[in-house]
Amino acid sequence: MTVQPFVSPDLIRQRFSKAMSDMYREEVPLYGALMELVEQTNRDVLARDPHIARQLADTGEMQRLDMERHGAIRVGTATELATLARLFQVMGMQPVGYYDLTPAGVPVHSTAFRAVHEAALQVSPFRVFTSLLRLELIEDPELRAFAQSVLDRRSIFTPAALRLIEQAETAGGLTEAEAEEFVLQALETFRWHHSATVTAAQYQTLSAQHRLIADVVAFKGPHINHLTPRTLDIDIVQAQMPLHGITPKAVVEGPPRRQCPILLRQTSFKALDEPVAFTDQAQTHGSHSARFGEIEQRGAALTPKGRALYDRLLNAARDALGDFPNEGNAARYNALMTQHFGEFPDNLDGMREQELAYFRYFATEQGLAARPGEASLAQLLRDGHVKAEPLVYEDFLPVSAAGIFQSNLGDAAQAHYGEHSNRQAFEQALGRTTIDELALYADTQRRSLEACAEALGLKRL
Ligand code: OOG
Ligand code: NI
Repeated sequence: MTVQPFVSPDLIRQRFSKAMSDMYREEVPLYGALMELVEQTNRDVLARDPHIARQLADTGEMQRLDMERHGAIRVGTATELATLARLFQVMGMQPVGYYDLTPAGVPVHSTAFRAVHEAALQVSPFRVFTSLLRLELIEDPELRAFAQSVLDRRSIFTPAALRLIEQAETAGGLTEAEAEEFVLQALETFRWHHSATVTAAQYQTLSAQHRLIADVVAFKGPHINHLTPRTLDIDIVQAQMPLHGITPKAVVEGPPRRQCPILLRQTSFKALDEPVAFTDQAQTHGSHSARFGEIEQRGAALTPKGRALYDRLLNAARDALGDFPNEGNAARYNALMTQHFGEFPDNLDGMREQELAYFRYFATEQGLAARPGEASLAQLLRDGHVKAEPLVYEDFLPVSAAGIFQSNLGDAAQAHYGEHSNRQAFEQALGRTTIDELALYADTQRRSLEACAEALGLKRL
């Protein structure tokens, strides 16, 4: 008997990401339109700007650009979250970061499941922003108990998916045939269901408490609520969306437009109204808006110092605005953001010298030929023996995420919660700790310096 080799988790993730995109394109036609707009914009940017094209080719991001996307889901119980963590683990995805959305009036806390090593990210950078509903924030004890009982009755994984997760855990991986089946079975958890698990009246009660609570509790599973392609120029896409029959939210979340993009810029369009059949209705009489579209542009990952500067400037601009960004104040918000971010160096040398961003270092052809001998990194960079490119930000931003949630739940969905961040409770539900994203960037930067030193025959850099 021949032993079947295991399929690498990275390849399973790559296939799953593709399968998810195909499913979503079929279910939400606007997603297809958005994908085309993003692909066209990316082609135009690359043709217009050979510098960006070269930079993406050097970092390997060019290869992953077309398959790059993130999705988002919301779950209701600790068991669901912990099982998801195991499902994602089969695809080499780990929980990175902790995001508390309660200050923004959204009763969830979240993490992002993603690959953590630069080599794995290169095969597939697929990420899933995953939120856990905080039922304890429902004040009415009767409603809370009802929501809990509905959630306790559902099973969001197929029996085959559960079996394959266990198989991967005990055997240490999945064979080709198992991996193929796993992708199909895992997809079922993220599918949209037209039939709800509650009556129309129960849905109304949950929704009146918070739209998001109804979205999590009233359905059979954590339908994927958006899938986001990566664009090289989000302002072009934002401006073009209305021409394609898509209405974007009022402002782009994240940093303002810059020469050297940092972190993450995002925009989205409103959730679609979808027909729903409640349990007391034979046919689809109700409706629910859950699924929306989003676009992102990714830039440099920031160091703790860079991130502190980003947070300070963002807060200052928002304080000066004195309100949530909306249709009416969008122009002023953009102007304030540009004004405040004038303080953030907008060139790679400045960002590197002030240690605001993480970089990946490469030995250049010239360096490899010259074999420069022991020298400082700064000297090697000055002499052109080593080149630095910023590390792309692989994560999310809590203020931006809150803006995306809100624009899609409707602004009426803002609530005030006295209780805040509870990372410990989240990790207890998850069954493990979340990974510190900053440590991951620091590791990647360090590995690139080690590889660079070795290539140049230096002891260390
Ligand atoms: C997630 C919203 C946050 C992002 O990209 O920051 C988000 C959700 O609505 O479930 O998708
Ligand atoms: Ni998103």
